[in-house]
Amino acid sequence: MKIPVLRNVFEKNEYAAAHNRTFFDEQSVTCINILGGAGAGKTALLEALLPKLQPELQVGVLEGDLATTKDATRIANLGVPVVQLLTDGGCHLTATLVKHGLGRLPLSELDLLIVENVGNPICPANFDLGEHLRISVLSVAEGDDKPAKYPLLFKDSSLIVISKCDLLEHTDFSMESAARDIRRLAPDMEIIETAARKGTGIDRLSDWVTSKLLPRHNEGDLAQ
Ligand SMILES: Nc1nc2c(ncn2[C@@H]2O[C@H](COP(=O)(O)OP(=O)(O)OP(=O)(O)O)[C@@H](O)[C@H]2O)c(=O)[nH]1
Ligand SMILES: [Mg+2]
Repeated sequence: MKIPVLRNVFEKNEYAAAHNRTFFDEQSVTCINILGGAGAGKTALLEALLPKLQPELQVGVLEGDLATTKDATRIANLGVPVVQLLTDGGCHLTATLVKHGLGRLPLSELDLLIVENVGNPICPANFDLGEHLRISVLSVAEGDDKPAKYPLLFKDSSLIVISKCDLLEHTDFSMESAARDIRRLAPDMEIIETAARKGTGIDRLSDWVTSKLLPRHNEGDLAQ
């Protein structure tokens, strides 16, 4: 008797993620996955960051969304190659969907691929896309209790961006409390405070990104 065997979705995702990572390594493309709750300011951050990176780097973007091309349109307006990945209601991107998107980008010409995940503080954190780095975005409008309440989002990130700091005075967000809870999860975590609409913190973020690029890029174009 043939017994049906079902593999869980994580295992299948891990295969696709490993494939993506190998592909990125072969192409020397650094991949960053940007995560955060709905409206945390992920696209606004990209709108501020991409013009800083673009003079020296070729950047492509994969935009995750449930139903619209609104974010991809914002990125396309910057002249950056972008593909919209629609999950049709799914609450996170999968490595397989990212793999499909890669075929629509001029990957051999890119130094950096940025993936904006679906706005959600829970599900995307569970799905490796094959990225090298994760940036988690927390806006001050969401509250300083979120690192403690949504630990997965913050624990495995490479960097935390605290966004919309221009709104700080209108909220009860405590930077000290948020940072304390983040460092309980990840003692050495770097935190960058930004206000994308004003450009605050974007140079520091840009420096962080360029410092993390795969070796070829650090030793080559950027060093000149
Ligand atoms: N005041 C202020 N508003 C901001 C800032 N960054 C983003 N916003 C606003 O916050 C709202 C959401 O910003 P988005 O960049 O679309 O957020 P997002 O995380 O990409 O949203 P989803 O992709 O839908 O999850 C928009 O109205 C932005 O104008 C900021 O630094 N300061
Ligand atoms: Mg967005």
